[in-house]
Amino acid sequence: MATTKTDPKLALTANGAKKSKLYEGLTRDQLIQAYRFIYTSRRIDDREILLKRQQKIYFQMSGAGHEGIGVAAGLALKPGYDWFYPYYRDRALCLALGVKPYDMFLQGVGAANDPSSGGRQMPSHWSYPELHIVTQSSPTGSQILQAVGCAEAGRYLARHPKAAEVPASATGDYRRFKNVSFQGDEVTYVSLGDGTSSEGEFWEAMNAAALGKLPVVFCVEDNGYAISVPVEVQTAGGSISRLVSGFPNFHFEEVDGTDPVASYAAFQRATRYCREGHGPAFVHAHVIRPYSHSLSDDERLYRPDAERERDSQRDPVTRTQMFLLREGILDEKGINQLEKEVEAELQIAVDQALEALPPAPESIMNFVYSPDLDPASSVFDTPAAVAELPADGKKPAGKTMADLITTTLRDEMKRDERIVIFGEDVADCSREEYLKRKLVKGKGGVFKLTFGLQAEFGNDRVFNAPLAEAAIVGRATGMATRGLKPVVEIQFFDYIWPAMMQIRDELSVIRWRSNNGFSCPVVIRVAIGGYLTGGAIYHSQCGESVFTHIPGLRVVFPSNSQDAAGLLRTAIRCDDPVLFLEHKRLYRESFGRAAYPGADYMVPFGKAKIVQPGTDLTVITYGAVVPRALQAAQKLEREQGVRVELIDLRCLNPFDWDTIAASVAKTNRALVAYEDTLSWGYGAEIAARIADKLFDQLDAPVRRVAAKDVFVAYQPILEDAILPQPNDLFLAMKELSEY
Ligand SMILES: Cc1ncc(C[n+]2csc(CCOP(=O)(O)OP(=O)(O)O)c2C)c(N)n1
Ligand SMILES: [Mg+2]
Repeated sequence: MATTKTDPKLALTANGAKKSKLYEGLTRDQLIQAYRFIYTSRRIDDREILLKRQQKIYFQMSGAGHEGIGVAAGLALKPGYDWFYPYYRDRALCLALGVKPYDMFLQGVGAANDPSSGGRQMPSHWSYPELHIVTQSSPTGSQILQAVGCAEAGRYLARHPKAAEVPASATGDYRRFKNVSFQGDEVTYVSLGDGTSSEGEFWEAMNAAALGKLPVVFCVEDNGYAISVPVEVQTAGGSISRLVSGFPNFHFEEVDGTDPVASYAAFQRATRYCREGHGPAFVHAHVIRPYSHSLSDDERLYRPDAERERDSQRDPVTRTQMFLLREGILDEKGINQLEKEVEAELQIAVDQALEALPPAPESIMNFVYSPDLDPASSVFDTPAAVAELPADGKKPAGKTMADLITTTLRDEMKRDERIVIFGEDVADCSREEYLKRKLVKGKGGVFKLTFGLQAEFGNDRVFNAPLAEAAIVGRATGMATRGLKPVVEIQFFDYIWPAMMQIRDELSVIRWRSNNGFSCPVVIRVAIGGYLTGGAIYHSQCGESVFTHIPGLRVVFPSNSQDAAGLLRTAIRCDDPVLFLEHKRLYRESFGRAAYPGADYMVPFGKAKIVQPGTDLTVITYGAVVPRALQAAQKLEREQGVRVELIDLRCLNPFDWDTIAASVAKTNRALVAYEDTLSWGYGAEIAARIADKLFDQLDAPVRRVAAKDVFVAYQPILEDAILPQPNDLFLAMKELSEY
C-alpha cells in the first residue's frame, strides 16, 4: 500500500539480514506488493476486454503498459493525504492507492453503487473522495489546471488555517457542507499522456505552477502515441522534457516508466522536492501501449509488427516478474501463487459486480445542484437593512451597481476567509511595495470593482492571474473542490471562451458526475453586454443562453444596484457554481442606484421582480433591457394608456416561471425582450414555454424583441441598429397591445 513508506528498519526486522537489501528504498515486500498491483491492473484490463466483448460492460480503457509508473507513484504518494488528478491509464496507481478491483468492475457495469460515479461515467474515470482521488473527465488535459488550483488551496489553507473552520452561525452557507482538510507538506499529483501535453491548458498549468512554486507533480506518461499520432508529430522535437526544461522552479525527472523501481526513485526525488516547498516537479515517464488506444482502435493499422514487438520487450508485467525472479525475491512458485490469488480475487469481484444493481432512472436529476442548500429557498430571502438617513434628513445618495458589488465583495471577504479573488488586473498592484510605499493608488480591475481589496485583505486573497481564462476557471475549480470560495473575474464576456471547456465540461458537472462525491461552488463574475458606443464586436457580447443551456450552472444577471448586491451575496454563500453577469453599461448608470442594503441582504435565485405592475401586456426581460423597456412602457402608458407589467427576471437559471405565468394569466399578452441576438437566444426558451404552457390564456402571439442576428459593430449608428432600442420595444409593445 502507498501508506507503507520506505522504512529500512522494517525490512531488517521483518525479513532478516539477507532480505534487508533495499531497491531504491523499496523493501522486498513492497516489491512483491508492487508486482501484485501491476499484475492485477493488467488482468483487470483483460477481464474488462472480455466483458466488453460479451457485452456485459459498455466501454473499456486500458492502463496496459503504464503499470510501472503508476504503481511507483502510488508507493511514493499518500492516499487521503496527498491529492490525485489521474488520467484514464492510471489503473495501477489507483490500485496502489487503495481502490479495489471490485470498485473498478462496478464502473464497467455502470452500477448504482459504483463509488466513482454511480453509473454516470465511463470506466477508468476515477473518483474516490476518501482517497483524495478527484473525479476525472474525458477531455484530455482539463484536469491539469484543477490540480494546480488544488495545490494552491492546500497552501492557502496552511497559511490561513482558520479559514477551514465553520462558524456556528453559518446557516445558508456553503461552508456547512464542505469538509476541509489540508497538510502542510501535501503534494498534488496530476498525470497526462504525451499527446495531451499539446493542449494549451497544460502550458497554462505549467506556467501557473512555476510562478507559484506549487507542490504539483506533473507526470507525463509518454507511450509515444496519441491514438494514431506519433510523438514526433505531436511534440516539436519529439521530447516533452526538452520543451519544458526552461520552466523555472521545477525539478525534472525523465525515466523508463516501465521500470517500477527506477520510477519509484524518480517519484521519491520529485515528491521530496515538492514537500520541501521548492516548487513543482515534472516526471516524464517513457511507457508502452500494448493494447491499442482503446477497444475501438486497432493499432496494427498504423504501427508495424516490428515496432510493436520492440515495445513488448519492455512490458512492465514481464519485466517486473523477471526482476523478482532474478533478485530472488520470488521464485516461480511464488509468482504462480501470487497470480493465482489475483485471478481468484478478480473472479469474485467480477461475479459480484455482474450482480450489482443498476441505478434507478428516477435518480437522473440527483446532484445536478447541491442537495443541501437551495439558493432559491427562503434562507436566501433576507430584507434590506433600512438605510440610515444622514443627519440633514435628506435621502442618502444612491450607490451605483459598481459601488455595491465592491462593497458586497468586501463584506463577504470579511465574513469568510475562504474567499479568494483573482483574475486579470483585479489586484490593486502586484508589486506590493509600490502600494506600501504609497507610490501608487492601485488599479483594482479594469472597471475598478475590486479596487482596494488587495490593499485591505492582502496578496494571498486578492491577486492577479496570468492572462489565461481557462487557467482562471480551472484553478478556481480545483480550489473550490478543496473547499475554498474563489470569486474570480473574467474581464470581458467576449473572452470567456478559452474557459468554456472548464465551465461546460468541468465546473458545472463535477458534482453530478461524481454522484455528489465532489463539488466546486465557484463564482465567476463577468462584465457583459453592449450599448457602449464604441464597444464593437469584442467588448459588447452577450450570449447568456450558451450558459443557461448548461445544467449545473446558476446564471444571474442583475439590472440594478440593490439586486446586484443581494444576488452576489447569494452567489457567494450558495453551494453551486454561479456565473454572475454584470452589465458594463449598468455599472455606473443613474438608473437603479440604491443605498447599500446591508451586509446580510440576499436575493434568492429564481425570483423575478415586477418592476412595474400592469394589466394589458406582460414584458419579460433582464439586464440592460430593463431600463429601456421601462422607458418604452412609460411612453406607451402616457400615449396610449396601455399598462405594461414589466418583469425583470434577475436570475436566468433558475428562472421564475410562476411570476411569468401569473402575469400572462392576467394580461393575456407576452413580449420577451433581450439584448442577445434574436435566434436561439435566452428569450426563445421563455417564449416557447409560454406558447406551450399558457396557450389557452393568450390573446396574441408571443413576440420577441432582441438584437439582430449579427455582431455588434463599432460605429454607434450601426450599434444602435443592431441592439434593441427603446423605440423597437415601444413599437413591439404597441403592436402587441393592439393585436
Ligand atoms: C480535448 C479532447 N480532444 C480529443 C479527445 C479524444 N481523445 C481521447 S484520448 C486521445 C489521445 C490521447 O493521447 P495521449 O495524451 O498521448 O494519451 P494516451 O491515450 O496515449 O495515454 C484523444 C485524441 C479527448 N478525449 N479530449
Ligand atoms: Mg500517448
